[in-house]
Amino acid sequence: MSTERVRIALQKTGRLAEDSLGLLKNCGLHIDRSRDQLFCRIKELPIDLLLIRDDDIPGFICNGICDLGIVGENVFAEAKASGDREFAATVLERLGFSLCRLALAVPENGNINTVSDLANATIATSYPNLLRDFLKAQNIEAKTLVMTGSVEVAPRLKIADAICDIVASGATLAANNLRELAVVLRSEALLIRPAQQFSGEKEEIVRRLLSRMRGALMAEDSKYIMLNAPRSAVNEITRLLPGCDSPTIMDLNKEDMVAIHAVCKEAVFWETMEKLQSAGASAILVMPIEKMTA
Ligand code: PRT
Ligand code: ZN
Repeated sequence: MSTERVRIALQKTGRLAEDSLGLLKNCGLHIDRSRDQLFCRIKELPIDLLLIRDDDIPGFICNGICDLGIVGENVFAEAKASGDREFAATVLERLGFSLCRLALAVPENGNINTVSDLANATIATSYPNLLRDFLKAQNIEAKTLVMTGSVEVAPRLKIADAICDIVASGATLAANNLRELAVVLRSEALLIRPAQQFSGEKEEIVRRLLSRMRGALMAEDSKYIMLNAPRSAVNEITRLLPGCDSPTIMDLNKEDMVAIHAVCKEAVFWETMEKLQSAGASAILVMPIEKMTA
């Protein structure tokens, strides 16, 4: 009978929250929580969830309050770059969602055109440690204005010449007449853990969860494809199937026709379907995969 429980820190509300909970649900965990609940006990596995602000997640891993956390790489890397000697969290898995980048941006019609033009400029950011490391690597001396929010308005208010902030679609930069100058860090959601080992029992729970997570992430990206084709087109069609190395080929009750079934580990776009048709495929079916193992 297991006594140890693994505690996972997740963002309570915000851009990471839905996908983080969605991933755990796809791992077979039933999460029922009321809106204000900060703690959630999972029945299926010895796991508890702690729902907090994303900025607190790296610290909760380092000080041992939580065993795993899902956090943006931007937040993780900023905490790591703080140089805090207590920082002892590592990346267990890259999760591939919440894609964004930490970027330098400047006014559209200003006189800063290259990164070296930032010398002596004032740069507003919520990421002073990552910005400092980036500027140091580029050999540039600049001033940093730390802001916790609304960084994009700083140039318009004339309190900064540039910003270093998170960009996803670029719409916020465009709405504020800002232009992206350079990428400081590309970011995605990360599963993080303490650097030190857990007890054997806890490591086993983490191993089981990680294996389910990998399967769930793989299933999300994968599709099951079925089609019919002339036998002579099998090689060409196999080459066109994205992320698939060994399809199943079956005889059809029709001369020289076969059925091809395959798991494609990448998205199947309309363009691919059209190319398959041109290569002779017919009755193409593309289906989602609910669960799979590596
Ligand atoms: O309340 P809490 O502190 O937990 O949340 P938060 O407000 O600090 O963070 P939240 O929920 O906004 O974002 C959580 C994480 O999602 C971030 O740390 C990133 O890893 C990731 N992420 C993905 C983003 C974005 N996309 C994003 N677009 N984080 C922020 N933005 C903001 C950005 O700050 C800017 O204001 O959206 C704006 C830019 O978006 P575009 O699409 O206009 O370019
Ligand atoms: Zn935050």
